[in-house]
Amino acid sequence: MLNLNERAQAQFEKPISELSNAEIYKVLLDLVQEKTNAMPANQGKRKLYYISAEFLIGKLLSNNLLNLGLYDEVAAELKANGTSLAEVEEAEAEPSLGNGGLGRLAACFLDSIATLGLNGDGVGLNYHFGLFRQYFENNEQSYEPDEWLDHPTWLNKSDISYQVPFGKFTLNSTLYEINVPGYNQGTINKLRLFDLDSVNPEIIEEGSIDFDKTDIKENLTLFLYPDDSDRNGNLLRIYQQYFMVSNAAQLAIQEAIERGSNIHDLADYVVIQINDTHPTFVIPELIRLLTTVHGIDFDEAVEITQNVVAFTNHTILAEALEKWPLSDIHEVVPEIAEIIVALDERVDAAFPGNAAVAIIDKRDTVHMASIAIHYGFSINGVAALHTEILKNNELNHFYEIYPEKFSNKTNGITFRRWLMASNPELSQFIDDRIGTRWHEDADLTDLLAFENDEEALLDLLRIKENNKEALADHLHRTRGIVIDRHSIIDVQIKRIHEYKRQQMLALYIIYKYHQIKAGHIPATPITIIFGGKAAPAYTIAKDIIHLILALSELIENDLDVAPYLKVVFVDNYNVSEAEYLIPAANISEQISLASKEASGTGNMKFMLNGALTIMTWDGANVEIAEHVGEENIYPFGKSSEEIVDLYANNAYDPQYYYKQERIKPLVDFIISDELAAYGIPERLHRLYKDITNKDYFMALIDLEEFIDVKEKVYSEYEDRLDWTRRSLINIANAGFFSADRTIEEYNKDIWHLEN
Ligand code: B1H
Repeated sequence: MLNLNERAQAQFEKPISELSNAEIYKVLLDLVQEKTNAMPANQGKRKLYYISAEFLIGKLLSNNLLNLGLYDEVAAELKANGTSLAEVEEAEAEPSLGNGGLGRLAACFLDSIATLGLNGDGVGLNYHFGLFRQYFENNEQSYEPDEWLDHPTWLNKSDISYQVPFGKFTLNSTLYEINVPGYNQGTINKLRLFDLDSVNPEIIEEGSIDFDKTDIKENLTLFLYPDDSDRNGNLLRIYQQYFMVSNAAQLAIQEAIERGSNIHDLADYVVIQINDTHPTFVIPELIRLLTTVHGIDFDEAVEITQNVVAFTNHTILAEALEKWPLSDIHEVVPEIAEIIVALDERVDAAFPGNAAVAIIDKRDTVHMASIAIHYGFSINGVAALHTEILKNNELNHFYEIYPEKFSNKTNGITFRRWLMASNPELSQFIDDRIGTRWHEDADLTDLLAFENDEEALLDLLRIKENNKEALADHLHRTRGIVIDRHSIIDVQIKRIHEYKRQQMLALYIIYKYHQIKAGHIPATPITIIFGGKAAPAYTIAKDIIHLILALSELIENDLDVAPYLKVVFVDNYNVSEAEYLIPAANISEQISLASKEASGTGNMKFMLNGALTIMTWDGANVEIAEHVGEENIYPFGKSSEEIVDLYANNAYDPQYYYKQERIKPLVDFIISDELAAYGIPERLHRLYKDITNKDYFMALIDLEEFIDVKEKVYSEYEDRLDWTRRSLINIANAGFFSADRTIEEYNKDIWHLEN
């Protein structure tokens, strides 16, 4: 017995039944913190430091209770007192420490690393406002700081602090820690977030996300990905990155010494995985610390570092492959700039004339990925197709010289959060049918025995209906949005980006709107739901949001169409919203331009929760199709080879597609008078011009096929039992996409930690 009532009495002098959600949350938070603070740390000799600019950890209460084995007991005690975990969790604020798939991947990995009993911590920054909070006004995206730290959090303040020597001043850090208990695992790992005591949240301009970018002591950890469209923004990002990695490197070295390292053997004690290029400065920083603080000579310091650092690439988009002017790095930390110059000279000597693998280019710009590949021992892509593109195209020059460094690690998701905690009914359904072994090994294939079991299928159908009802209630309660709980729930949730092609789904909505107007009424009403944020400086992405919001309003106000088609844009999409949307979805939209989405992880979450996927041949979609079989998924569109060729030959012409009879009216509708009634002409015209003249991510090239496949999907939904049968097959084949499998691969091939 946990005796929650006794705890409630002690803390608030009232029983649970008289406490607010926020008070009950505090009781449970303290209970979990007591338990996890008392658990021993993992004692493994070799330790992983997973450094990442983002950790999109989501709310932690349910997940921690689940991993600690307390979930059922707490749920029962709350129920006996007239409430539930879902209600109590409404009082928990979601930490704003990430922005998208890269950050959520890091969070899933922490859960799996702890669950597998591996000694590994996350290291990042404690952003006070994290990523902005999104809201909509006049059908446009607006911004608010996310004040997540104003609520009770899972952070424990440690007494660990380091000095970070910037060129012009030195700052002292403060380390905050969040306990990471694994599932049924007796030891504890941590997420370690560095901060600065001098940071001043008051410098934010009232109600906006603007602030003075020059006062580093006051602004360093205010925001994740601060606007870098000007030089001060660039410098601030370099300050952040260096602060993060200098702390991480000092921590890793100190802890290695405590575990017995003599520094020469550092690589026996430490492995550092850098999540994308943001933490790449850890390489020159390790070299700096080893040479200046630990008396190691430069050559050996380089060699030690090279045996410690491994790099994950998450994108081939040119604008996301980080490059910094050498002069900017020099301004922030001259010593690091000098080490980078020395590293570049070594590369030059080893590969004379090979400009493609240089660290510093002719314009004195530093290519961060080049540092990571030359001076790390491993580089991996995040899905099979992505890794092939890295090897054969984007990073081919590196692959030619270091083939042994390259490997693939297809992404995964933690089933604890994305099935057991967020879809308890489905989880129970699986337990009842195939037992609980899948909790340990993620193998769900025994479910295939129920493919033709009508009772099981009806049960599965009922669970989906319940989740749709829960979503409808949630949208109504939180936003006043009313959706038809019996409609088809068709979902595209992810960052807003042209390559992800939300604009292609918007063009389909225009098609469907006109079809319904013309009297082709869908057999079942359709609800299309979007969620996602656009980077504040990304104009076209904000125009796409605007188009969708304007369409949504137009349709809402059209009484001929509104009963059959609804478009919802969920504001401030985050992990907590995903936990409602994914279990409720019938259709998962994975429609990026082939070759551009490195992996995707939402695609895996939808599959695991029984949605059917509409997909292009991109990222991990390719592997999902392999696992589930092409009869149980809806592929369409050009292959990545075709797209890579089109780019190479500069051979895509949007005008050709625009002129097609079925396409032109859809694109023209963007600038129609009808839509203008709900829209801002400047935004809609800019988007129209972009799609008709540039369409860099080729929304039009796959549009006709997309329309056909969408019509097919909606009509096949009408056979509910067969649809549910294919939904079951999707769930049954999702095991490969468990993050536990991904982490086992990282450990076997890269980290070599004991467990
Ligand atoms: C991914 C990013 C990213 N790849 C730079 N790259 C950023 C890069 O603001 N920045 O500086 C922000 C984000 N994020 C995503 O990583 C991929 O697009 C997904 O396909 C992939 O599933 C995910 C995890 O590997």
